[in-house]
Amino acid sequence: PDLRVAVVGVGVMGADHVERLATRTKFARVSVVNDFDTAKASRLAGTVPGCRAVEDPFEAITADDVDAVLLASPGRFHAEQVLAALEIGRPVLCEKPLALDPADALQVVRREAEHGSPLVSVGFMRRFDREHEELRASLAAGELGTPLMVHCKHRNASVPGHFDDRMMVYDSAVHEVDSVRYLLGEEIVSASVLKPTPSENAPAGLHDPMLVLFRTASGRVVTDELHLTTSAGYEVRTEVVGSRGSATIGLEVGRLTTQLPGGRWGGSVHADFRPRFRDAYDVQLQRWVDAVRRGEGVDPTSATAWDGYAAAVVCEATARALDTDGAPVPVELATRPPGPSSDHHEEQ
Ligand code: ISE
Repeated sequence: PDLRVAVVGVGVMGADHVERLATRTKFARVSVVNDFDTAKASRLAGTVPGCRAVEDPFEAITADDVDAVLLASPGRFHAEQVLAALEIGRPVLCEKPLALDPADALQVVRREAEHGSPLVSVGFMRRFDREHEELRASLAAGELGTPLMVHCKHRNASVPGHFDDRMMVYDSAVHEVDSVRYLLGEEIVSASVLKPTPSENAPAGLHDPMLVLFRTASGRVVTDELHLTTSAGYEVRTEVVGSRGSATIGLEVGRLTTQLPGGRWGGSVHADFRPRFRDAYDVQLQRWVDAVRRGEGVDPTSATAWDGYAAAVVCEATARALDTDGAPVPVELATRPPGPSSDHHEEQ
């Protein structure tokens, strides 16, 4: 039988997931949706056969006609919603971030460990992006020699008016935190932030662009340029500089290139993260559905609760580094508890 999924939160990302589950994901269907905008949830439920809307997120998470939960609610609600799913042993794919407060994320890690088998996946979708997978494989094969530095660029055309500096860290830089851990297979140990003169496009008070610097356990340096009001489009670019060469992903942003009059040449850029990572989101969801239907709780290639915890700790240090005038803030991880979150994910 098809996996019956509850989608909690049907904003931009949740609605995209509902559409993905309803049209492109095999062996799955959306049985319940929930949103604090109840009218929106009802409207959406009406477009999906066999789907109903409920007003309480916890009712959606624990409903009898649900086998697994996809959380796309605002990040501040994630931890308690994941815990509710864990409580009844239900697999959950949680959009990033797992939690804003590292203590909440650690509680999820510990509860999952107590449960005894893995149930929590965190939606760091770049891990399912073909270019990211290729870059990781190239690093693992030693093609670039020893990786020394990583340069990340994360650009959005625009962000909502309420976006603030902390959101630049918790919503945007969090993706690079996970990419870097995924690509290099080691932890980030400190974060610092430089704030150039803001762009005239930035909403009042937002330090956009921003440069975040990370240092990793073995001493590598990562630069992360966040520029969220470019007016241009969505760009995610990553260059790894190694002792024997360098590799860059994200250059070939849109496939279409155009020859223009006057000898000019042009191309296109994605409008936002949905078209850019459409394939990655599709693969992530299909692998999750397949794994859960096999009774495995999680797909082993996805980010774990521990990865979600590590990202929360790095983001908290980075948020503190917003106010230290460029001085690095150390990242301190708790000891990893033995159990599912530590052993279902292959170590590099
Ligand atoms: C958003 O929440 C995302 O996850 C996008 O991938 C990111 O590019 C954007 O900056 C965030 O606001």
